[in-house]
Amino acid sequence: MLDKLFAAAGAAAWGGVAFRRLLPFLSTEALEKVEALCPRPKTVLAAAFPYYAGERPGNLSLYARGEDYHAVVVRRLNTVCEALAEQYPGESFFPSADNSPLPEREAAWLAGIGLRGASGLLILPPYGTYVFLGTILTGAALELPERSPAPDCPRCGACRAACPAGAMGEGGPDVSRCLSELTQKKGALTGEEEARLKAHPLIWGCDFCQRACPFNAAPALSPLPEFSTDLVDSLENADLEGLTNRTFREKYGGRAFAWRGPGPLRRNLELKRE
Ligand code: B12
Ligand code: SF4
Ligand code: SF4
Repeated sequence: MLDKLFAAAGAAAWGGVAFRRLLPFLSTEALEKVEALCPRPKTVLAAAFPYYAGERPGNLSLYARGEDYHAVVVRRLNTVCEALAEQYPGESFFPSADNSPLPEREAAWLAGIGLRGASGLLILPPYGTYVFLGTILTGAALELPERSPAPDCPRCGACRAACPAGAMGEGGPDVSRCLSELTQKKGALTGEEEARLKAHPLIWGCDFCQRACPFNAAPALSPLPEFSTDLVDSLENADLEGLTNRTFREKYGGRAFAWRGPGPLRRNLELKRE
């Protein structure tokens, strides 16, 4: 049944893991958040949603060009939750994507969905790393397919070599150096941070480590319309001119690059002009 439900929701792969197996990856704070949502968590289902839409020039990272994945993934997982709630009366099912206390990459990896990339990202051939992850948390002890985690990626080192910030360490990027983080940072930047952003071709996100990965050499295209149509590939100063916070939200609120408001985008564009 779950195979059909996840396929109908547009997931390219899904799996499940007993909640206790995620405990080693949860901080006390994250565990408290999980238990506030679901007092006796038993199972976490994880799913992957492809987003690669082909090679198109632009100054926004590939992940941020379609509809905001937070909304898309939760909307799609909700269809699975509704069917499960009918099947398991009295149980609750909580979908989430990204802004979740659950370690999504670990959940997806333990559930057997894909390889653990040295880039810090989960790899799902033929989509490569270009998949968003989402989870469903529940107190129901669901029967899960028996799958072992896939092996680690071959550790070819291409992602590390391609990182212009020298941010890639043994366990994924050092967040304090990562350009994806820097493009999203609010407020004043140091001179060194400004120089790093000036040299970065994108005004939101960063794709260098992903583009270098051999699993992303010819990624399959996303079959999901939210990530393959109505794309915003680039933003220019003129697109943001005169927008207040409110009108910016009206125009771009449904996009993943909008969550910090227009400030960081204007600043990043300004740095390119200097
Ligand atoms: C905070 C965050 C960021 C931060 C920090 C990223 C990081 N690597 O920790 C910043 C802003 C830099 C960021 C950048 C990006 N992110 Co991000 N991010 C998150 C978020 C919200 C939480 C991650 C986190 O803080 N985890 C907890 C900390 C404590 O983990 P950690 O200890 O630092 O790291 C451990 C693990 O990473 C583990 N590990 C190392 N490598 C790997 C690989 C795998 C597969 C596994 C299982 C574990 C693992 O070892 C580390 C030490 O124990 C997750 C969503 C979520 N709720 O999980 C998305 C998430 C990881 N991000 C995602 C994406 C798409 C991106 C970007 C590609 C966006 C972009 N193009 O700019 C980049 C990629 C940068 C990179 N190479 O990792 C996707 C990844 C999808 C995938 N295929 O794996 C996620 C899962 C969101 C989603 N719902 O789809 N992100
Ligand atoms: S997202 Fe960019 S800066 Fe961050 S680790 Fe990957 S290549 Fe380096
Ligand atoms: S570039 Fe190489 S080392 Fe990095 S994630 Fe891809 S396969 Fe692994």
